[in-house]
Amino acid sequence: MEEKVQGSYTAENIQVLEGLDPVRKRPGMYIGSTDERGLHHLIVEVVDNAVDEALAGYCDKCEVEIAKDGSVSITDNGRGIPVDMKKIVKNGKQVEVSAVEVVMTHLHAGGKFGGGGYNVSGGLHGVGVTVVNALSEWLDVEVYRDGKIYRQSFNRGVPMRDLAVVGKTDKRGTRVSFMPDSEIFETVDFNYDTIKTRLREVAYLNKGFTVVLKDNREGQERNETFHFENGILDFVEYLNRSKQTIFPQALYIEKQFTDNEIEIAMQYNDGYNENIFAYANNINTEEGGTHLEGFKNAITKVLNDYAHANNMMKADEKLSGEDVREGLIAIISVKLKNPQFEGQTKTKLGNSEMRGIVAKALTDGLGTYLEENPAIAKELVLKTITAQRARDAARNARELTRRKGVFEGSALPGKLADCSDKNPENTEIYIVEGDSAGGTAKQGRDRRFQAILPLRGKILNVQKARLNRILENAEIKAMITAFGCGIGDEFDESKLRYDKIICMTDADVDGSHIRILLLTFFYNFMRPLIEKGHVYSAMPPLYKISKAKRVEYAYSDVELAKKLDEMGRKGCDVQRYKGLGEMSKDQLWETTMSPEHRTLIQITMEDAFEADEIFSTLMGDQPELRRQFIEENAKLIDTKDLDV
Ligand code: 0RA
Repeated sequence: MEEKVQGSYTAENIQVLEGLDPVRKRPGMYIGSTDERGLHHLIVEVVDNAVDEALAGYCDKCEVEIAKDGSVSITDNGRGIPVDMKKIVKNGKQVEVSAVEVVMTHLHAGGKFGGGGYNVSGGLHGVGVTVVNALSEWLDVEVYRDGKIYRQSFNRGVPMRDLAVVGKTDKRGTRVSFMPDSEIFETVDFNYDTIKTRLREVAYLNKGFTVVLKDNREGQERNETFHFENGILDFVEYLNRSKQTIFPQALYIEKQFTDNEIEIAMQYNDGYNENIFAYANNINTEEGGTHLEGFKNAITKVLNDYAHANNMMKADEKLSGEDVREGLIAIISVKLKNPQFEGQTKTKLGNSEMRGIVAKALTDGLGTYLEENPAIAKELVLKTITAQRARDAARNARELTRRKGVFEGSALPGKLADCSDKNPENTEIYIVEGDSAGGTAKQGRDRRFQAILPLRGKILNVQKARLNRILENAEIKAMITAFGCGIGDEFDESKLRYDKIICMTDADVDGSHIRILLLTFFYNFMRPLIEKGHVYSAMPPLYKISKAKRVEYAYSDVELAKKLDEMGRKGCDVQRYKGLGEMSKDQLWETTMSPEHRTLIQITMEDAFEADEIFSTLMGDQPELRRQFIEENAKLIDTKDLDV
């Protein structure tokens, strides 16, 4: 890549604001949480610094390595953290310390010195690598700069000694290695797939940037490289890989302005779902915002204008936003200087100028495309007109069902064992597989706040059935009435009767299968439930280990081995649970339902999208892909769903 002259940065630019104590006292404020999500956020914070270097034009590669001992190293070929000396006040005395030390030990010193470029680091939670240092049992930083290797080590944020030159190098960049602090985090076990998903996303969002992921842990050795020459265009094609698409190639629009950069990639498929992912400075703006609004407004207008101009629709007819987005997969990625993040989870872009800029970029780009490709344009408009008719029909069907009173609040399903507390903020509902497990759950639960809804066997695969049949299905009807919040256009979160919807299925193949059927249903009919984080999966144990009076549970084979070692294998009795129905009510409570002991996994949009995708691929008409998918997902699929 092109070498640029070093910027005019010196340590003076760094603004020293405060120490690290607050971070260790209230980690949640800085990284969101101290669970698995927070843990993985540590890696993101460091990688974001490398991405900043890339956006500034100084870096094209970043390598993430999980070491044998479970620590993580992140190496980039950016400018390297500055090493010059800086006067600061430490313990009341004025002293000189290196800029590296200041960056590592002072919040908001991460080099956001104004002037030029966009920053992604410190984006979501606003803090960066300092926080990683504060929350690590140990952290080592190496800087490769001016022909030298510099090194400094920290324990729980405290420097062990000053920055020192430890060798020569012709490399450039930074290497940060750290061991997350087990005093802070609920778990310090990094998950390869979680990291991989995020790093792949980073590579898609920054075309040409290379990200390497290596796992060196014993028995888990793996190694992958992500690099996408076409960035989000490749991303859209990846998301559509299993679908029948409408454009021969995804449409890519790029616009550079002085202070902003807009990229859009979009592609229609013959499905019914809309999937638009919007990013601002590489942050997934799950709550949307002005960039997404600009995109949606513009696409509706462009297609309506085209349909009218070409006499495909009467002057008084109009396509709705939903109609024009049916089957659309799009990525919007904007980069801007001073992003304002709003909303409950600070993932809604607030900068109002973005609305117009994105709309303009799309209107020009898509407008030109339609003019140049009249055959595709006609096909697309016909598709949206069909979508509009289908939506009308579906609305009528729903209206009919509602008039018949199927979903009236008064008629709660007979199988539901409701809880006594009627305040939805306090309550949760367990969706349980089968009457037997349902019975145990009903006995074991805390009836004040836990409701139980047993489902008989497998629920209907909603990807395969027409709306009428879906609404007639007893299991689905029971869920709709129990939740109380309606479906589709009429979904109303304020009517939701429970705060948590917990899928409690067996820890086996059938259980996984039922869970993805449930997710597919929620994703298609009650998507805000997932977006707002109401859906969870409960994790029942796989094994019970008893030795004399001691009883332990293991949730995986790895954990079983660990527990057996811990307890001494001799004299241990191991029972494998075949299903929840085999547990006593007390065991079920202790392991899976009691808020004190259970592990709940919050279902994300990505989880649900994946579940949905499994079925849509199976339903599609690309035999080769289908074969591949069945192989990859053999554990999750019941051939009964295929109807082939
Ligand atoms: C402060 C200032 C500059 C870069 C960085 C920090 C920096 C931090 C990290 C953390 C991981 N990799 C990193 N790379 C760079 C700007 C440097 C300059 O202006 O010369």
